Amino acid sequence: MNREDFYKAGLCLALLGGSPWAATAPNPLEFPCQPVTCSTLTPTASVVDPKTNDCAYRVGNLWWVDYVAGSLAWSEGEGGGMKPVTVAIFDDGAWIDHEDLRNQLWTNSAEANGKPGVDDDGNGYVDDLHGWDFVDNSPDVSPKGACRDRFSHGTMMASLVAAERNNGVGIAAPGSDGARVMILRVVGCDADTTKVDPDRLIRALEYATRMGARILSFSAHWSVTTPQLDAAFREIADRPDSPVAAIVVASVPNKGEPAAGYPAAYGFHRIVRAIPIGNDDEISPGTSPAPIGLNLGAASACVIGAGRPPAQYKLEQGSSNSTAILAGLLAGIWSSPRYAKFSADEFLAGVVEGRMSKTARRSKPGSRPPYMEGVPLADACLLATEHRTASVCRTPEGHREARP
Ligand SMILES: [Ca+2]
Ligand SMILES: [Ca+2]
Ligand SMILES: [Ca+2]
Repeated sequence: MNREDFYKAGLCLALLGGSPWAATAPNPLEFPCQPVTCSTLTPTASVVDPKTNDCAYRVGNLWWVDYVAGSLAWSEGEGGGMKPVTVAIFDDGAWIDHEDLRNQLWTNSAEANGKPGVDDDGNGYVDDLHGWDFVDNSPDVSPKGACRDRFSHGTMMASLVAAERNNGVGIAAPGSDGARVMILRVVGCDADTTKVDPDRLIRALEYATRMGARILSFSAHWSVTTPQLDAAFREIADRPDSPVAAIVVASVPNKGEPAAGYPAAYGFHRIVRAIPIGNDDEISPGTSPAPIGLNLGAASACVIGAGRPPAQYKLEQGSSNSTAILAGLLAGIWSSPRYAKFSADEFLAGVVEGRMSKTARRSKPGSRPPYMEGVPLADACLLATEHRTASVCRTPEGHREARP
């Protein structure tokens, strides 16, 4: 977090009047239904969208959904034919009973229709219904230990990918309609579990791809790797015709780290890096250098997401948010009838890379290379609207405008 972000986040919380924790319903005056003003990009008027009743969206707090034209990912699927993309969340677990997550989970149908205590699909994991806890080797993916009493990072990330839309509460996300989240607990909050363990991560990668995840979201980064972990990522993110090919969405940190860390530091062609953009449209000044490649800007600051069950939300800032928002956006677009049959490479080459090079919509320049000329923004209007069929797109000035 940079100082400006910190100031704005502090301002936000001050405006909220104390605790960032608050119930969402039924009082419409409570956060997140109460407008916040921490982003200069926050719409000045409530969103008039009769198809979407999530309170934080209606009140204008989901500026980042508009910023990436994330609502386009919803209209792309209108008329049916949407094939939800499974997005694996590699994090510290998640509260899957949260009101905005419980209907948005990837589900292992063999286990859902099977017997408790039995590995019904023979994948080596007993009762793995919505993912797996690779730290404690358990089907219970909820936060554990010290994490239980804290704001849940993994829950926030899952909600930014795919919070349930139009359920009258909480938030919406670009992947609300087109993404289902697989929860993989790979780190914990207690002393011996906070570090990324390469062997644990390899098991989680194998699980995710074998069980059908097509986007792997990493709102975390690490500096040390092993040949085995490198090989696992190479297979998923680089090898042509790999049966486990998937898109890896990788966070690029913004706290002044000298290098981006893994997996963002890999030069593999299926790595898409999320470049954190502040709520003033600028690349976060402390953003680490990243390899040249699929680097897309996404919102990092003044972002509201789910934090605790059953119905609590929080305002956060950081490059983690950018990563989850980008993962949800890519899933939302990829799930549309036009692209659902595309392989990972076809989608990346034809949609992401093919269009981002033509986009005029870029962030303001950053202070460090390779961001001196800004980065293309993760913008669904640009990535998805070859024929400009979007009902909601943005003008360069940032205002909403209807398109035919
Ligand atoms: Ca199983
Ligand atoms: Ca079972
Ligand atoms: Ca919602």
